[in-house]
Amino acid sequence: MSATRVNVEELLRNPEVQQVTANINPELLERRKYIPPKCEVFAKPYTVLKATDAYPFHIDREAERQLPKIIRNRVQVVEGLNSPDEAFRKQYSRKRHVGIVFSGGPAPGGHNVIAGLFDAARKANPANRIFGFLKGPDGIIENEAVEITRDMVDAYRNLGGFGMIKTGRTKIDTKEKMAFSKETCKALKLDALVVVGGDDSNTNAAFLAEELAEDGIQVIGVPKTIDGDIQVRDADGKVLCAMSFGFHTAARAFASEISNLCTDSSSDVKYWHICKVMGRVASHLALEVALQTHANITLIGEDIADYVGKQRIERAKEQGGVDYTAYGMTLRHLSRVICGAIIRRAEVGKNYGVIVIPEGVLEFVNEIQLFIIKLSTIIAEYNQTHDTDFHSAFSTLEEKLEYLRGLAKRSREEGTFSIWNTRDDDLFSDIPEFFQEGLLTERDSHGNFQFSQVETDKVLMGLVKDYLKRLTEEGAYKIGIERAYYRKMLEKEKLDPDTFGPVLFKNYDDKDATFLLARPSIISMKTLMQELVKGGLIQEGETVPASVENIYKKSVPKFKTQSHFYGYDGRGSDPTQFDCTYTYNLGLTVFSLIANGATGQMAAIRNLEIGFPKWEPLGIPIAPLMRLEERKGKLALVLEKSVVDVNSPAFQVAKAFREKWLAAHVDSDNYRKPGPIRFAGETEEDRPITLVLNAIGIDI
Ligand code: FBP
Repeated sequence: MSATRVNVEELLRNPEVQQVTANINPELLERRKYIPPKCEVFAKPYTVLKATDAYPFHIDREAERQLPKIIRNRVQVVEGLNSPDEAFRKQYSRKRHVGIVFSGGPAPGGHNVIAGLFDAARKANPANRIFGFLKGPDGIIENEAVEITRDMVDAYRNLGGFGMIKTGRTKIDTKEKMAFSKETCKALKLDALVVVGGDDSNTNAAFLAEELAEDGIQVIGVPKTIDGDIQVRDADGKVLCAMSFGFHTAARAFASEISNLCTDSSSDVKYWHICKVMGRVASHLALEVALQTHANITLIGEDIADYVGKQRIERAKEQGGVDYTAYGMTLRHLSRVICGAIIRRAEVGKNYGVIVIPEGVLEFVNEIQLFIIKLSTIIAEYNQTHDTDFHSAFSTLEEKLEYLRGLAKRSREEGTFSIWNTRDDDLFSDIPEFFQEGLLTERDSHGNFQFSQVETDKVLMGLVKDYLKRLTEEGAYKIGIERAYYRKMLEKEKLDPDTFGPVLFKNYDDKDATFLLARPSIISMKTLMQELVKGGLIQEGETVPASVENIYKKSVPKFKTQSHFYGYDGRGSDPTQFDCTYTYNLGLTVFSLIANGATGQMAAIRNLEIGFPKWEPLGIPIAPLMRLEERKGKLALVLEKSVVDVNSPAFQVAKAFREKWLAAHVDSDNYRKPGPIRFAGETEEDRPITLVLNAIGIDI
């Protein structure tokens, strides 16, 4: 067959070719032109802030000391205003310069915060100017900014990523950086600075607000992070911010992919898919993925930490002592729990499935938590007392280990208290090299342990594989054989299933058992033969009947895994309708806070968990949310992270369904297919399932 030569130049001029290869596609156009609905208060020409005492906070002494100017801030509710007096109108609409920065990892919806702020600012005064700092806080420190134009905003409406101005993880944590930032704000004649970020970035926002107050520059934070760990309640437990933005999109994106794996896995029936999902500490994303997909096993770090070994406690009590190790799970225990679930599915013929592992799960495992704290302190101390930093001074793993060994030796010889002793060193040398390396990786600029750099799943699954191997050798891990299939196969070879059954299977006489389990003693062809000889079914030296051999082979488990990491992909997704609307309204809220003179506040929307019509924009004071936490080996004031509440309805529901979703029974699996994120159409859910469940029974 002769192919006609393609004229590429002509082909590229073809309008259809141009259309299908353009960067712009119909979905993009649809997203750009979509206008998210606004909360009712924003329908009015002006907004005003009503400070309220309805939401009390427990104030940390240290926060009071370090943030005196903003610590007494109260929650401010945004209200609509039709016809204010002239003084208010003038103040609200005066010309302003506002700077905005993205800080930390990207989260879907960030561009709509800018769009909301831009639209509100221009509506109040068309001369208002918005500046975007480039590549995160570095842009503030180095005065790298662009003026945001309508064209820029329109090009990024409802789109994911932080591409318009990019992001970075620098922390403004020294006097010099603070001074440079101040200089930049003054140079741009900023009236206000908006920090869109996670817990650390909002912490930064609070310190900036305190510092810039004397110059009359307002600072407003925005709760961003796919991890979902910025959730705010007051001292009485009333929810002020149910979820940071970006969480819903990332969770939906992960869930869509993971549910596809559930489909593939239950079709191909040969793999366990190990899905690590982002969430540096809290397991909110994993919990939402569980609720969205009904994957067979989902680990929740907070649940693991909450584990109490009742038997150990009782045993210790009988001996008149207390077993402190009974609280929380060890890595080994956790791997045993996973093995137990895998074995139970195998027994009903399901040697496949999907496991969801939060990337931060190890932080909730006793011994690992200790290692992280100790090593972070050692690295921080080294950096404080030497000219070179720890990672430059010891570039290879061996050098780092040698340094640790030195610390252990010193503590042994000098007999003084040391953070790293011989026992630590021994325990540490027991863990695989790649994990040692992971635990010793560089901390981020906020001093956080970088879980995304550690192969959490590999650590855990390494232990699972080792233990399953042992259980296979002990004959405890078997694939169940369907009784009807067994009978059919033997009868085909004219053998009596009832004669061979009791010799081959441990549960043959249990007539209710649909799946038959090979006797633990049968772990090889040799042992199979021995059992058949012992049972008088074949003579020594005789071959095993083909159907029996076939059945035996089918009962031998092969634990085959495929590993996946869901993080950056979901983080880069285009936002769901929920996140589009949420972030656009956050942008509008930011402007209301600025126009009404607020500072040290975080823009938020109350009642997210109830549904759009009830959303209520407000400003939450950041300083009263700060607590002392260990960072870089020292106690530092930071915004408290919100982890999964094991008593919350969302977790309790997932826990109640754990057995159902494991589906270690003869019936089919219980997977749920959330499908991909749909922007158009009516079928897309309006909020995360976690929020729906947690809202049940809430009195608003
Ligand atoms: P933020 O808290 O800054 O939003 O980032 C969260 C996150 O996406 C985590 O889930 C993940 O562990 C981490 O960022 C990855 O960081 P990096 O982008 O530096 O690899």
